[in-house]
Amino acid sequence: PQTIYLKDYRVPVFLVDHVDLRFELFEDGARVHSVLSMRRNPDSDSADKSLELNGDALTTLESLSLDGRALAEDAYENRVDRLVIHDVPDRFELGVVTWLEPQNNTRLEGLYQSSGMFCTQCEAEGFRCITYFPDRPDVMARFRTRIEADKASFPILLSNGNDVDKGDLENGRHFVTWEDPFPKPSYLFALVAGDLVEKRDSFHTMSGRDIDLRMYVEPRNAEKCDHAMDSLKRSMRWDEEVYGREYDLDIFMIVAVDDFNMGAMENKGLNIFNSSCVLASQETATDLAFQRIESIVAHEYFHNWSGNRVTCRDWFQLSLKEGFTVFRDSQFSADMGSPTVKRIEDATMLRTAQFAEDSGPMAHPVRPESYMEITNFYTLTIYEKGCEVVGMIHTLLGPDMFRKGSDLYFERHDGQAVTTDDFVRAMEDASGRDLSQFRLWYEQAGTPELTVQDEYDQAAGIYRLTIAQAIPDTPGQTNKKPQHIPFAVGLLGTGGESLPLKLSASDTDAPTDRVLELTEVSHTFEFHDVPERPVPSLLRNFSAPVRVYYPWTRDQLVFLMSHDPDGFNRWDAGQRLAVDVINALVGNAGSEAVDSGLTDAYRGLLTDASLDQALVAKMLQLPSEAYLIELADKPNVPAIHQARETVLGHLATALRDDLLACYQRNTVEGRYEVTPEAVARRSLRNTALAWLLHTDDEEGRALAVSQFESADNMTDRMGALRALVNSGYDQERERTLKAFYEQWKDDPQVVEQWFAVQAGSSRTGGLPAIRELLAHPAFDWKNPNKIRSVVGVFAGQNLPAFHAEDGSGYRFLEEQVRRLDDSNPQIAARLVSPLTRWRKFAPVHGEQMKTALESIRDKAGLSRDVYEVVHKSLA
Ligand code: BAL
Ligand code: ZN
Repeated sequence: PQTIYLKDYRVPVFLVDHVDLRFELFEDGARVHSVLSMRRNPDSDSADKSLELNGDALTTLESLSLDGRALAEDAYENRVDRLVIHDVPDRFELGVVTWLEPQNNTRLEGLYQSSGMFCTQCEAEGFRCITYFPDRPDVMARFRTRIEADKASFPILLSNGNDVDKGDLENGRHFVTWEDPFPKPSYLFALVAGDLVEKRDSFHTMSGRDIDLRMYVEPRNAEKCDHAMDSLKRSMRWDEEVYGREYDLDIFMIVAVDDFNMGAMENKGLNIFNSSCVLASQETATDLAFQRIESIVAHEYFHNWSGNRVTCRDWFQLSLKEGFTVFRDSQFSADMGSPTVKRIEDATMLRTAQFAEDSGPMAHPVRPESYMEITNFYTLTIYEKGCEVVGMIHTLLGPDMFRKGSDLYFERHDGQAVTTDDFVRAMEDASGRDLSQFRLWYEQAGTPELTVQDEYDQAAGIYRLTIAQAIPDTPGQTNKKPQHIPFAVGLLGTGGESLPLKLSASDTDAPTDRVLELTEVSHTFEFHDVPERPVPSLLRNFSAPVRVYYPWTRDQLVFLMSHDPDGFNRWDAGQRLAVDVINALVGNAGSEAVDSGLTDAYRGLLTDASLDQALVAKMLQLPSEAYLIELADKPNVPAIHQARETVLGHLATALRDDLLACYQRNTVEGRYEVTPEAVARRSLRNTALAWLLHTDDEEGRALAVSQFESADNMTDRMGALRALVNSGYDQERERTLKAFYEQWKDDPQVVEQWFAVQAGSSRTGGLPAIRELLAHPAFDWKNPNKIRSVVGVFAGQNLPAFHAEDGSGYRFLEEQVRRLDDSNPQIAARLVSPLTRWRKFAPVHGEQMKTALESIRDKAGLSRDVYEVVHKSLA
């Protein structure tokens, strides 16, 4: 496959002003008539007279005409993925007719069928699977779309914009015509046709317009729309209040689809969602799912400005819309719930998974320089690190200047396809700050490592912090330049008080919280009038996506856990302490007692009801195995698993009575609500239950069974089920799993959770059990959610089984990737990911992982998606 480089970017030679589409949808296929009004781009210096359009093997070209006249066969070349039309005039209308078979489209790109309904996914390059088109985001056109289908089977026909015409046709068919007044790139095109129920609401905008809000779902999901609709209205209000952005069309539509590669898609005016990311009821969705849905609904809605009104010039700029929009949805979620908890969740994901990506063979900058298959670049680096980069600009500029910058960005670039550099420039122009060095965050891959040293000069009352930064080499990049890093700090005195941070002796009125700006390889900061050696609180609120090394003692960590006014760092101190205690036991199980400092600290968390319970609920989560593995060099996975289990077992035994008390205290009657307080209560209760069952506590068992049977919501039912599945109570496990399935077997979203709880369990998720799940009648190889909930969860969460000594876990993944490569390459390429880190693991494991990758590499007809990941990993 060909590699595409940013440096080769050229403006399009031809532009499309208008696209007229007519879809004829039938049982055995779809015919697409397209008329493109095109003209030569005045900004292009190309003298080439031929027009090149993108296409795909999924389309069959039926006919081609130019200005109404059929094109002779020698007037063009059809190279399947490209159509070259020779000698076109400067302005013309091109007619293209294609035939598709959506019912056989298992790639789920372009037009396909899911549970009988027709739907589309065009980002990044799916529109070319529908018709031949200059399928690149800097070609923006106005679309008019007429959809024709059987009226009884497909009463609902949707596309972007406003419905401008509809009527009946012969043979029981009907049509609806949609017109989108906003020019858009083809990746934002969408079509849906199905037998769906409609839920309606409305939103009154800040300028006084009433927007018609509509959700379309299959009839069985009619009762699962309220949460998404409420989330949408909150998002619309929030974007007006915080960013001054108002919705622009008269209608906003959301559709839920069961078979979907991504979480959701921000098509203009017609967002399409993976069912699991939009449908919720208290009986079927956990608190986590409620929160995820709120943030994804917001994310897709926010794209209307950050992505649709202002879009990307090319796919190297993907983070322009994704990083910024993730930042916006993170701010929104923080405002809707607990900002500290949201920060902890974001940092956990970043440190566990993005840091791993950034130190592996697929590491790439936030603005990549090359790719083979763009769908492989919808990564944690583009999304989450991209969000952090925008967040650092927010920190450096402050909220007011940042808002000025975003206003300028939207105003300056409305209706344009632009670059990350344009975004940074708007921030610079609005604030007067120079962000030239900061731009390196977009250009250099790899996670900066900050090594912090300190010294205290008692006589002078001066405390010095020296911070050195280094950025590891990544594929294709060495000798990196130092980056501009906002590093938030505080200093605590021995009584736990926050010390003023005086950067000079004459600094009066010094704050107790500062953002230090690191720009050099090494920086020393002097703090004056420091009366005693302080305990440093570093990288407060995770002010930059970096690793920090500082030799805190365990006593200092315990101290920070209870005294740091920065909630994030309180949590982080607990994590560091737990990591230290677990790591001391790795390969050493049973020979060393678990530090009583950790037990005491956790007891304090469990018993002190005056603490922020949402934060406590997070602090009681031990670092995950995935995070411990990420931190380790040549990790021994079974030993890490064992050490973590030992610590958990120790804590559960030592704190049994406190856990029971915590469980009881957090068992309260009342209506189910997804407030931070209620979520924290359920989280604490279910953590206590899980810990109790970890030691096969009889009382815990009885509580879990009773909670499973009486729960009125999925969080508590799943909490009890998970605790039982991971316990030694075989009978209860079997009984509850069976009962759960019987109750929910008709609800695919719940069945996905049932698969996942088993596939992720180190107690039940051995390979024979995983194979049984794959053979289960509810498993479906065509449904990405099912594949993720079994294969993805096994390889990503059931780490002792995936890293089994005999290499069987790796061979299993290899087998599934090879199988999926033919039907859904996008999903196959995502699933390969755990194998790509083979160099990180000890020789035997690493070699076995490499062998699995080589076997995938050697598969005949390997997709471009999987080819890129495998070849880069083996390089
Ligand atoms: N644009 C793809 C899905 C999302 O990030 O919203
Ligand atoms: Zn997005």
